[in-house]
Amino acid sequence: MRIDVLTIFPEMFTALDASVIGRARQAGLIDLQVRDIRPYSKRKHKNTDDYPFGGGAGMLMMAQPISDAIEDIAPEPFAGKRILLSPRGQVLTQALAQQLSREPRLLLVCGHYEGVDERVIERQIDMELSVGDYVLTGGELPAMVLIDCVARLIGGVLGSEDSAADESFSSDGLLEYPQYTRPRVFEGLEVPEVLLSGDHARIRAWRREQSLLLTALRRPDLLARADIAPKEMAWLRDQGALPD
Ligand code: 4FL
Repeated sequence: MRIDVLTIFPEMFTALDASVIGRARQAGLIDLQVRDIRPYSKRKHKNTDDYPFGGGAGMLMMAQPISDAIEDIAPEPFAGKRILLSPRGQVLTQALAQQLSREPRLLLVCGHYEGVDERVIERQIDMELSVGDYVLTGGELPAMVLIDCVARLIGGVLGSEDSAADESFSSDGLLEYPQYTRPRVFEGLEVPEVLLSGDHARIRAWRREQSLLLTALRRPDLLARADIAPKEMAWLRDQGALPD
């Protein structure tokens, strides 16, 4: 997959040289191209922002530099999605990340100041995407969140050891069960006996129960769309883990 990023702070994206994403880039699984918006500005001092018509606090990102950059890097017809990271966008979920991971290309536009001239969004952006209901200083960290989330779903990026298949928010929509590694006793705390039993059916059942309990207690909002049998719902009720 090719991912282009438009930003006024390209140096922030050096964070993606490290770890799993860095390795995937070196292996040629992700072609990530981070580009500075500023050189596209036709203003004398290469400004990318200006005051909002109608007044108000702060500055807006001007249409011209972003528009010309999009036209240069991702003109129509574009084989993918042109995305503005924005607090007013559709909130990122694992399901949306899965959809986006199947696109051949993504263009990510990072907003700043008090926003982006609406005419760019209208003409050249396919979707606005938020990474959560909070405000940041710019779209760069959200863009990196999206890149990390999407990239690990691309074939070959995660080792077969890891795999994106059985983890929180994946197939069944439940939170992951608690996990333990050596030593068997840490600061007097023992690993649950069942995990040492070697009884794989019992282990699978225990993990399922733990996932169900954890999800019901901490994220009851996830239950509605989770893959849960009627019997399991009844069990959760018996445990007193469901809200009335
Ligand atoms: C973008 C916040 C996406 C959350 C400021 C500029 C933002 C954001 N998701 N805050 N862009």
